[in-house]
Amino acid sequence: MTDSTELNAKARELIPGGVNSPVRSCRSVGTEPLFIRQGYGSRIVTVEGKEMIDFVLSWGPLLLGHAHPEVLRAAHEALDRGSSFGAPCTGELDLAELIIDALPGVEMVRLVNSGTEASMSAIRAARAYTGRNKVLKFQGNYHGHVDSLLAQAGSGMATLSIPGTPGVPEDTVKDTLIAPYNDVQAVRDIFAEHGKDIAALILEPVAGNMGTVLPQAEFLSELRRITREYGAQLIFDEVITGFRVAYSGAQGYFGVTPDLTCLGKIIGGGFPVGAVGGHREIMEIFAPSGGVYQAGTLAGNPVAMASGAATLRTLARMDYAELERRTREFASELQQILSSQAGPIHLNCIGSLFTLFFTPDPVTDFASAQKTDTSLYGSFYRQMREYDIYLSPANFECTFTSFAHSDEDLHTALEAAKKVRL
Ligand code: KE4
Repeated sequence: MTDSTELNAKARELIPGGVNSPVRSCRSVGTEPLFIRQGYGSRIVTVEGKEMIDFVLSWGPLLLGHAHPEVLRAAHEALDRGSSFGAPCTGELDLAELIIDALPGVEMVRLVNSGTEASMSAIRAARAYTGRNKVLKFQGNYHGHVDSLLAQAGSGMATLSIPGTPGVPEDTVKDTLIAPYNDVQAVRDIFAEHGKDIAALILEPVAGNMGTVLPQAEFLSELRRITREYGAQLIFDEVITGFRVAYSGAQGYFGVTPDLTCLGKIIGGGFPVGAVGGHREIMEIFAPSGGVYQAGTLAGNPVAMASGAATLRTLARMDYAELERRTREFASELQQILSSQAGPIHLNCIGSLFTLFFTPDPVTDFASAQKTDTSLYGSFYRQMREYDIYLSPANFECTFTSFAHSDEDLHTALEAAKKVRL
């Protein structure tokens, strides 16, 4: 079998929906996934041998592009010494030190295997540290498939939650409170009512899971002030934004320091790595220094640590401002090209990530993001894929650039967009 169509058929026999993560299924853009054989720089190659310019980059981890030589070298050197020991290795110290040195809100860090584990552990630590149970999150924010965070606003009482998926008992989300993103007054009202019971407020400081949605002025600083006033822990889920919007993350970019930070994606350089970090007093709460149990067989895996450390060391030398300038210019030109066909399109862009919403109105929260015409996005996605441009197969995700994308790559993508008919 050398054809994605045949492989998809086989995959559906072996794996639910044929994929190991739902968004890869391309169902929301009306097509089937391509099987990928190889990646290098800004490019991926399908099993059919079709080379494409990649703007998904494994959903964010590959800010240096695919198969970066320094990352590959570090991973190969580590692998040659063995794949896993289940015992401390120096690579864990290397990666921990790089994260702590980069992020203002991180004095200590626990390395885990995914962003989901990071946010799950952060919530547990905040609850233990405060002795409280309630957690406030925002509509449209995704923090991994943590039961208590797979919640959606209940009808009517928008504050109270109902399970966001089958399999999560109502009891599991009874302590999960929900507010609209960017709605500071809603947060103030929730804290006025529940403040003494709220252990933590968790958010994506730049939302990436309803498409890219930016924090409005004072939103983050107000959340910092309110959580401090009520003694709740402020958790920044920087799984996407960490080392992406800036080397110092969104907390450095916006100058707001959280109590806890969740990380993933980039810090593994393409290997499964997550992390929860924060001020020393709360981090010491994790076993075995404290009583909060948290564990993982492959946490701190030496090959993943080597890949992550090589990635961060290389990123520390890169010009983020220049990449943001190039990305903003590219995304704006894309917006103009498509608007000439589909009418006004709204663009949200920061750092090296952006989302085009097929709606003329500003997108500042989940409700406004829902106004995007996802069928138009699907048509855009399918046509661009025909022109060998590989975009996020879902409108409620981010499109990513990398330090591996050349001006020629971006020009090629713009020329392809000119051929799209919406
Ligand atoms: P993982 O468990 O997938 O490593 O991380 C979960 C997670 C946590 N927090 C944020 C802000 C995230 O964006 C994610 C995962 N992002 C998704 C899509 N945006 C990854 C792609 C997928 O689910 O396949």
